[in-house]
Amino acid sequence: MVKLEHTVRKPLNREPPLEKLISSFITEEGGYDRNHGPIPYLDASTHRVAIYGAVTQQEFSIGQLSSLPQHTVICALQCAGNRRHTMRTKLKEVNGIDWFDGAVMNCRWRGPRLRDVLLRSGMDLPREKWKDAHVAFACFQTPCQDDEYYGGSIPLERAMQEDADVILALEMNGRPLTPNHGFPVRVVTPGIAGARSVKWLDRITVQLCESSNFYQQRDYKILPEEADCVEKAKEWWDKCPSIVDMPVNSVIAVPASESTVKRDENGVVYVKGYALPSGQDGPVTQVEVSADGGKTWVLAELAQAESPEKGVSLKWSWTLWQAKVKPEPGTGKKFLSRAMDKGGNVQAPCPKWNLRGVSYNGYGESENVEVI
Ligand SMILES: Nc1nc2c(c(=O)[nH]1)N[C@H]1C(S)=C(S)[C@@H](COP(=O)(O)O)O[C@H]1N2
Ligand SMILES: [Mo]
Repeated sequence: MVKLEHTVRKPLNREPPLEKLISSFITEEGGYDRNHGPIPYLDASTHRVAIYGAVTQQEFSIGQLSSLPQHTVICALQCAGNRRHTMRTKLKEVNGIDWFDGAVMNCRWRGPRLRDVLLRSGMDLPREKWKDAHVAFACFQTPCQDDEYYGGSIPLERAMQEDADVILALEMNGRPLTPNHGFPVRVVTPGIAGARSVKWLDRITVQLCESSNFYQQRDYKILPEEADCVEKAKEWWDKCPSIVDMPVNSVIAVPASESTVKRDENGVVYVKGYALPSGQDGPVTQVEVSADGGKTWVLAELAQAESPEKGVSLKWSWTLWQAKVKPEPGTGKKFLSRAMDKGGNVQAPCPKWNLRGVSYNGYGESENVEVI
């Protein structure tokens, strides 16, 4: 029997305080946890990842995965529900965990490329089929809240694209994964919603349709505004695409909403936060901050000019930033942030409401700040 922690009814879901989260470029410890079921404690020496579907069926042990060429990726892993709290308070009530801005972490992941594993498994679907085919990931170790197992899929074309950097991560920040984050192996899908980065991975299938798992078909989709209750959502699930890429985003961590900040001797207040690029369009190239409700904007300084690791791009990673603004003293002040990425995607003031409150990427905002 696999040892389990937490339960289907009460899975572990938590996020760190924002100011702590942005205190380091690499999220070493205390990143967010998002689970739809219990956390299994697996034995790396007996664990296998089975490869099914349009391949020569086979299994990989952890030893075999670690003897393939290893690839390092620095990328943000973000829950599609990150910032749901802002959507529900600014727009309208939504269904889902009340995530603030901390359901994201920026880590160094290492393991074989999914592409290499598929090629070594004899994946020989002709190229023209790649764009309609999918790679499905599954973990059958525990049941989940809404399905018998956890699963998700991504387009096969993305998995096979060498510079899309999809890996089967064995390590996080230079150490084996922890049980919470998927030990002994998880998928890491840079730029794509965290839901597809399946933890405790035990099966990969190359197939001609998306994963049929609940979390691919009945969750993590941006439903239209008219789907405003669970009943109405039912007719939309099959018509709406599953989320793949996450949108460009930024949030303000400091000063926090409802806090008091003191200007320095030059009348300056430092505004800090993180920014995320959209899907494959990273890195973030610009962050602007406004201290007057969006009338004027100043450029923020981006912290990470160079990758901390040679040969590892910053394309998938978050960008920590800091801006100097000179607000008038007073109460009820509002600060805004907006990011742009290399692909030219710019954050809009506010996206449309959706029932599940996913992919919120309105301007970063801190409200009701007292400036003294
Ligand atoms: N097996 C399994 N994998 C999973 C999940 C899960 O519940 N079970 N949650 C997914 C979701 S929705 C997210 S956002 C990320 C969270 O990863 P973390 O807990 O390491 O932060 O894992 C994904 N992989
Ligand atoms: Mo998620």
